[in-house]
Amino acid sequence: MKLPEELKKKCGKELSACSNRELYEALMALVQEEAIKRESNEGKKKVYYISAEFLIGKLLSNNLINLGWYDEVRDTLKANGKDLCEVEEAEPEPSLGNGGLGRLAACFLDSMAGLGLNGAGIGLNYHLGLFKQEFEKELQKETPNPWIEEKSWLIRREVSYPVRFGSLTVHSRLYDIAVTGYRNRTNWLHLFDVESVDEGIVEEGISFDKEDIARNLTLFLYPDDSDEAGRKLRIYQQYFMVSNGARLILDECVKKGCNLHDLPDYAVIQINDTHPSMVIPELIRLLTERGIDFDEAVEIVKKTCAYTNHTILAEALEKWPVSYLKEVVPQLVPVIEILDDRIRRKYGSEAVAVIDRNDLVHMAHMDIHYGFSVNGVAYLHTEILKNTELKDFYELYPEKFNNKTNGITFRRWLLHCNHPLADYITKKIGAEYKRDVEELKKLGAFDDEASLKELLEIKHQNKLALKHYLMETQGIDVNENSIFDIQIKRLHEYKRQQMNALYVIHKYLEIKKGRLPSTPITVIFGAKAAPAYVIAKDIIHLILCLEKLIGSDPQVSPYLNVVMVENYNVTKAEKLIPACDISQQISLASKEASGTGNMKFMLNGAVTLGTMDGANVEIAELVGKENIYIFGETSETVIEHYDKADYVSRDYYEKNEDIKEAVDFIVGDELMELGNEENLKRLHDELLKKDWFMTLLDYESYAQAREQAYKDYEDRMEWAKKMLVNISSAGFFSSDRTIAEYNRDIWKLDV
Ligand code: 26Q
Repeated sequence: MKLPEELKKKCGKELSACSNRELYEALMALVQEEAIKRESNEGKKKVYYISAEFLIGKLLSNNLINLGWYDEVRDTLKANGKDLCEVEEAEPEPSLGNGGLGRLAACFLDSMAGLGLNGAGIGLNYHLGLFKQEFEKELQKETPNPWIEEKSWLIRREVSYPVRFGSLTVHSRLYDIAVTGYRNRTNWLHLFDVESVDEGIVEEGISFDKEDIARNLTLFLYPDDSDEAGRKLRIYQQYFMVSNGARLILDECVKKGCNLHDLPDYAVIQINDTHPSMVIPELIRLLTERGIDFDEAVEIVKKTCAYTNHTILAEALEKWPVSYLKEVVPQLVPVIEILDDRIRRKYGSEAVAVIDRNDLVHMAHMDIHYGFSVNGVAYLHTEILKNTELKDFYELYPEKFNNKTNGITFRRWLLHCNHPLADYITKKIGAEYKRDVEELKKLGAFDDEASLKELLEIKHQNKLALKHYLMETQGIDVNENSIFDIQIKRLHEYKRQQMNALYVIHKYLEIKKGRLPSTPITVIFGAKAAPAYVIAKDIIHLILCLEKLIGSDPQVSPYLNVVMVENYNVTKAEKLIPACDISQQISLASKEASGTGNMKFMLNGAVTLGTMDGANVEIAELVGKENIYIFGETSETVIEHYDKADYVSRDYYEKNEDIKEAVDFIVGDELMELGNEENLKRLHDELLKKDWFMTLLDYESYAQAREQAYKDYEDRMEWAKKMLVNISSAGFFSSDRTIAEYNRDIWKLDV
């Protein structure tokens, strides 16, 4: 195909006369046409990755890369006075996910298609996605984030099912998004919607009538469940997703000649955390409806479903009251009751029951009993599941448990977001690493001074690019010659943005005392807090107050700056990560299942400052202790503190003058003048009286490790070597490797 001519034809005029919007739409249409041509349904068995979230990010450039069109399109546009980067700006980012779990699902779809696996994603088409974050008076404000335009990546299909909720029936509509595999086949992301959804019911901010199900079902991705109506709505969404998904799966299999008794030969369903767990009773129900007896239906489902756990935080393990299910999905309750009854008869133990004494349905328990595989998402996480959190289940079914350390797609997180580095790697070791990430190891040999200087220069250029971006988008000026020290992820106490903020306070006070850093430091945060998560919002308030305080202090701001990026999302991550020097991965050990941002930073030449948690453990092993800054207590010690309930944050506050000074600064005159007493006092209180995630326990070793990193940064050549080791060791974290493992151990599709 002659791309330039096709593009011109699509536009209907000279490219030079087109707006970026017109170019975007024309390219989108061309990509979609090509994607359809590469569609393939080869292979008897198919994997269905079912997930409430797919944080896919913008799609244009990614698709151009995967189709092998990127360079030609960029050059064609350039020859016509157009800039592909500016065309990209015309595309809205869908926010169909909260964070790591949703982004992982998107990386997995990319890898499945790239590896040529027969697979699809199944999820929901949220019209307003996760909220958009704005800052007002140093506080987070939530507004809707509409992303569906007249022309979008969604393809409307003639697939629709009636979905029953007690006396209410809604009709679904399937929309598909093409998932182009890197130089390979096209798979589909199936997103179900309700025909009757109505954006008009949104009132102030993101509030709306939570009971008007027919109109609100696919309006928002629910970021919190702080009230009963919200929690029920989540059940409506979950059931809507799985009921449509299950019917689509059965219909596809039957079409291929499956007689439903042999469903496991045709389909494997990967359940992404417990959000889609109702697919288990729903499939059983549908199979019995189609004439299969109950016992056999259970056996079929057991051989079809596999469950991935993404968290050990108790509050995130979904437990639904039977009374809610009776109201929303009465048809599932008898099925779930039988599933529970069988487990109780077989094991006679409360600990592994599906429905507990308080009439709560433990979704994870159902998944483990009635699926054939249970996996964690990093080595340490899986070990903790086996030995602590899910110990009782591991004893029953050791053969079901397996680890699949997360990964990221290098297409988006290197080739697309960091062209200078990708080109540099190609120059040094050839382009084969784009297919075979193991090749990246070869880059390690290029540790001569000239090569390292090039690497530093690339980082500098990326910092300059970020500087311009922040100026354009937020009117913020950052010093490109400062250390870029970045923490970007959802705001959660266990991720400990508050510990980072305490260090910033400490550094501010040091500078005030005349102890100046050799190189200026820019501390960058990006984080959304769940709308009902009070302390998380207090932490955002603290960070924004610090940004203001320091930014307006001429004595401090030449040496230290804080930047909180507004509305952190995939697009912003793509700009921030390539520019980063120090990657903050500072969760309380045992709490971060894996983390995937840590992998993206590593691949882009940032050095990790982190705890021995999640995949940091594996990063540390790969790069060696010279090339990472590890601090803090181990997961064993932390778990012991929880068991003994012996952690008292005040002890650490009393013992360490720096800690006391930094903590009290939160309610000191400087910040009180800028911020709200209510937010700051509550946060101060929380740290002193609870500190459930043990910030003060780790603070001292954190500050030490951070100082050491800043000191080491001064020796530019030594630092560049650390960058090099990080980049060249990152191959393991390709989601192609992760997906190959899922297929080898769980899905077993032909390749
Ligand atoms: C549950 C009930 C009610 C409302 C919301 C939720 C809910 C929503 C989203 C619970 C959890 C999530 C998201 C979890 C998540 O993103 N987990 C992350 O998954 C990543 C991919 O495996 C890991 O790398 C991260 O460590 C993990 O935190």
